[in-house]
Amino acid sequence: MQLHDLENFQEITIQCHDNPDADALASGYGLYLYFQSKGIETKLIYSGPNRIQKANLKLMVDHLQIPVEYWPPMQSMYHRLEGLLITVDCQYGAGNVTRIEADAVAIIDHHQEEIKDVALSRIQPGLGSCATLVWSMLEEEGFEITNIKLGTALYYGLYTDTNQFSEIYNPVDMDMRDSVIYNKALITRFRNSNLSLKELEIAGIALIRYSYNDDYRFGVIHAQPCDPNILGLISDFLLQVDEIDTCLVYNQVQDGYKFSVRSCIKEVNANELAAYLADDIGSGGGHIDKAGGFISMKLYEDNYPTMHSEGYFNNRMTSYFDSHKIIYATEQIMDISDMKRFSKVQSPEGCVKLDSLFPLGTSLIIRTVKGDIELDVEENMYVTIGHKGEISVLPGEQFNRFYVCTQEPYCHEDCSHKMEYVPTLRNRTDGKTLVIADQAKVCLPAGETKVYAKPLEEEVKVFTKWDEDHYILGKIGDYLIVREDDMHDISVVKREFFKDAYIPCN
Ligand SMILES: [Mn+2]
Repeated sequence: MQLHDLENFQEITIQCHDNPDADALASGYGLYLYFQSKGIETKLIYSGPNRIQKANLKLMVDHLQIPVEYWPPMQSMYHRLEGLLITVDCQYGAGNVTRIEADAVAIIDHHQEEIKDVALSRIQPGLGSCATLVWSMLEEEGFEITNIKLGTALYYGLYTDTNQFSEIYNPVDMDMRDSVIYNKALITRFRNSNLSLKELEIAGIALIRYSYNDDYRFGVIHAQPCDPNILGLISDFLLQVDEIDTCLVYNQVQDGYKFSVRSCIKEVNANELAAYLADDIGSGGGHIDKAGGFISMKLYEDNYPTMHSEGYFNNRMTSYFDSHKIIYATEQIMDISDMKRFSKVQSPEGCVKLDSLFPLGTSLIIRTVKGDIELDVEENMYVTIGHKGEISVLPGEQFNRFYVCTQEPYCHEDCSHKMEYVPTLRNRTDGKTLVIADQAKVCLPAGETKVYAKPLEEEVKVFTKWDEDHYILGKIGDYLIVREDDMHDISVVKREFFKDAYIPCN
């Protein structure tokens, strides 16, 4: 669904969830300004038992002139709206939004899909905020955001929904963060009125009620209902404790559980842990050290009807540690008795030699669908583009061992249409962005590579000999591979890439 699909209605009412947060208000505001610019009679409302009370939200509504109206539940219950009702940052019929009858209904949301019978729906659960979804829908319509009040609202919506950007992972979120115009002074002001004295107390109480697992050195805290940003605050604090290597802080919100995770050890990437915690019943992600997520109450109750949240989170944390075997390739003596021999298919890939495009030391961000890779350009550093558009960064030594770079330009049409997000290269110094494939040359495999490989029966984390600080995660069904000519060159290839890239030797 796109916004122009909704322009035939003469009246449109946009409804935020009850107890609206900054993201709901910002998203509603964006839609409001859009439909108003089309000459449609537009209203922005919220309902539920409570009016907006939080200081930062009151400031936001006042300073950004968000024309939001409060409808007490009685008014919502006995009213039937003419035209279209759009629920924003929530789904019509779900528990966190007061139901209002209307001629037609639409949904624009970034939570896990819960309501499936509304045809006019745009639900993108991978996005960090609904503000990002609205921003990209406005972009689709060519609606340029010149109104700095709207820009500030959208920016702040994303900021608060991703724990001050620390738990952001979708590249589209990052694109909005980096490009939208906003008023810095106002953001600072909102940020500094984020907590109430009551919430300060909640944070204090949460800290003395931790649980600790001394086998795996993690802490878990179940905080009382409070602003989700406090979870980030508590977890940042908790991680500073000497005995704690990873931690999880969560609380219940209207429609589920919000959580933050932190890690300070190389064996656990917070973003992966967050995704693991929310697997199948929500979504999670972020950075290597800080991440977060959301679990839908409905899906939680369907899957774990009798389980307390403490039990769920503690079990899930433990099973995360139990279920991963760690391989340090430089130390590992690999047992190849149950592995088969394969040779790597000799087909061309794309490559970019970074130091031929940028001066040494240039700080870059490679933005991919799997998140940002930040690096400083080093001598002979390469980025390669695989057959399915997968991006790897290789030091020269490793690259030269596997590939020969030709001068032929790389043609990326074949793979880019299959990509959800076309990877870009952003120079942090001048802010300029390039599409990686446009800069790439064709590279060919250097000689024949033979490997031993086997499908994984348990998850592994491999610290390769090329990068001892970051692991590659192998899931069940992916392939563990060892180079025949170097038994310490151990790696993992995703199941979907393996079949095309390797053929069995006789
Ligand atoms: Mn939201």
